[in-house]
Amino acid sequence: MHTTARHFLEGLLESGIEHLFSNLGTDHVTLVDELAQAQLDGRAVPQVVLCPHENVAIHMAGGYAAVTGRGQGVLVHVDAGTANAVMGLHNLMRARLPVLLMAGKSPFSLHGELPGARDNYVHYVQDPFDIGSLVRPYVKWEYNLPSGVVAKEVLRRAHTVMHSEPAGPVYLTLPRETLIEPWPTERVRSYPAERFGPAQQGNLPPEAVQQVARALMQAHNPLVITSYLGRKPEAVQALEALARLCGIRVVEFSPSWLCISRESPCFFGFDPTPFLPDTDLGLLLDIDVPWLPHATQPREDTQWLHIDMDPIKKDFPMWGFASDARWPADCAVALRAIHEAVESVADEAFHARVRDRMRSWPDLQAQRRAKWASVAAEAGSTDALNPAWVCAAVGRRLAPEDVVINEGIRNSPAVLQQIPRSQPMSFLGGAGGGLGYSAGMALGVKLARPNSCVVHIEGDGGFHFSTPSSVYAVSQSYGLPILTVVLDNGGWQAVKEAVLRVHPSGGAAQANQFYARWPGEVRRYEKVAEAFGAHGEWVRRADEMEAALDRCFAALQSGRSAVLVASVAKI
Ligand SMILES: Cc1ncc(C[n+]2csc(CCOP(=O)(O)OP(=O)(O)O)c2C)c(N)n1
Ligand SMILES: [Mg+2]
Repeated sequence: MHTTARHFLEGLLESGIEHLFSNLGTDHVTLVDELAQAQLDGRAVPQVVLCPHENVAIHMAGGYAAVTGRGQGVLVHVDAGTANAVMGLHNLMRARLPVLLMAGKSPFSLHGELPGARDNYVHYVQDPFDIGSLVRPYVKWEYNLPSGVVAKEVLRRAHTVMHSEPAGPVYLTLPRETLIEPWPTERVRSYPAERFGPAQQGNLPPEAVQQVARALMQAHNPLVITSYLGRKPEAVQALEALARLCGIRVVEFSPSWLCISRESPCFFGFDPTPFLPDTDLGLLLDIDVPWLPHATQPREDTQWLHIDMDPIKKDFPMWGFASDARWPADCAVALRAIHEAVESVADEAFHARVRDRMRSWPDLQAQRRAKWASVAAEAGSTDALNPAWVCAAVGRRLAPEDVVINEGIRNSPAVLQQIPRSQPMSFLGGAGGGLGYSAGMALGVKLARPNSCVVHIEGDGGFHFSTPSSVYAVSQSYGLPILTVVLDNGGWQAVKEAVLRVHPSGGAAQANQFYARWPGEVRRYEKVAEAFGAHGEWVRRADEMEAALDRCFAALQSGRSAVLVASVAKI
């Protein structure tokens, strides 16, 4: 006989969950006791990573899943902890990242009828109606563990659902009386992945492969727009190969993963707008928003073919990007099949046409590089450093396999353009709209890839949202050094720009008041991190930068996080 909590911990490991990013409470008592007992007995259990704030826990799980493809567990306290995790859940849902969010439930037995019954004031106030309503817009599946006898079956189900494409978050609540209830081991069956695991997403139908191959061979100026194809490294290789074979220009729009090497001759930057007028065939590959229709419109007669692990976009109440055909498929598999179909019929005339089309591309690439370099050439002045120059300085320090996470918001172009990236998984960006993700994600990536340097770049707003005391506490506790670069522009440029877009000469513009600048004279973000053992730098002048970066990278080498605040031009 063992408690349900013990069967449950075994079930987590059996289903492939090795980490529990956790923030605990009175609801978890039996889990805590069984975790400690396992340690005493030398039995394997998932590694608990204690996070002082749930925002870090949920985004650590996100970062870990983004680079490994493996969803982990996040354990939080009743409705309160769930509520704190929900913003991150939104981000993971939009990135289609698997995660099992678990919350304990207040005991339902009031008078000591069952072991685990209520014994605390808070048990009365932490028992809302319909706890699942907190997460419902952001999960694919939610359930309440009804009994320990099905603990492993419920976990297998949760794991299978969260990993089947489109992948995404699932939610499970754990009543306290259920966790303590004992069950004989032989009654609690296991459910192996081979028979109960995730469904595989596959290829295009054969006629679709032929249709895309034919269209590519006939096209004069094909274009790919993609954002998250790089969640599978094999897809990055398949795209590169197909783009070279068929002479396809590839644009990453708002990338949440690197989808093509920025060294590739087929890479055409981060904005499709300039290329739409001469695009006769467009492939939308793994993308939610290919352009912003208020600013950018494709030609009426462009043929659009959409291949996506989620072409339906069922989680977007309104969507509205027209295409001539839409197919759900795994882009890695689909692009390889299209490649084979093209190769099997391509003749010398086709290869010559492609060579011809690509002849000017190295020059175009050189022009783009020169333009981006010129943007970064000027360092700026004291307390008005140029964000592009700052990002270029950081970029020069990184190796190809290091990981950059972009939360630059209005300075995202600087992050995208100035930091060279070539390897799959060496760049991640936000997919959702909840700020404060990149620090937690960086910790999760570092846990998964201890030998890579992990850098995240955020604004001052993002720093506040990240729950920084929790970020650097976790970094220190678990030996996960990350580099944080804060582009401090004194507030929320995004909010100011949004007001000006809609009210270009309204009251806010006239008064120069956007409720977006931080009042207060002392803002020393790096000091927050220093309080938890990180190294801090505040760079106000260009000539301070290289020495500050030296000290940051030395801190990372010694196992400490580093925060470099760059005082860029203020809003
Ligand atoms: C959790 C959350 N709250 C509010 C917002 C709205 N919001 C979007 S951008 C932004 C400003 C971000 O400031 P910062 O990170 O400094 O970047 P900047 O706009 O200055 O480039 C805000 C408040 C949001 N996206 N997420
Ligand atoms: Mg800012």
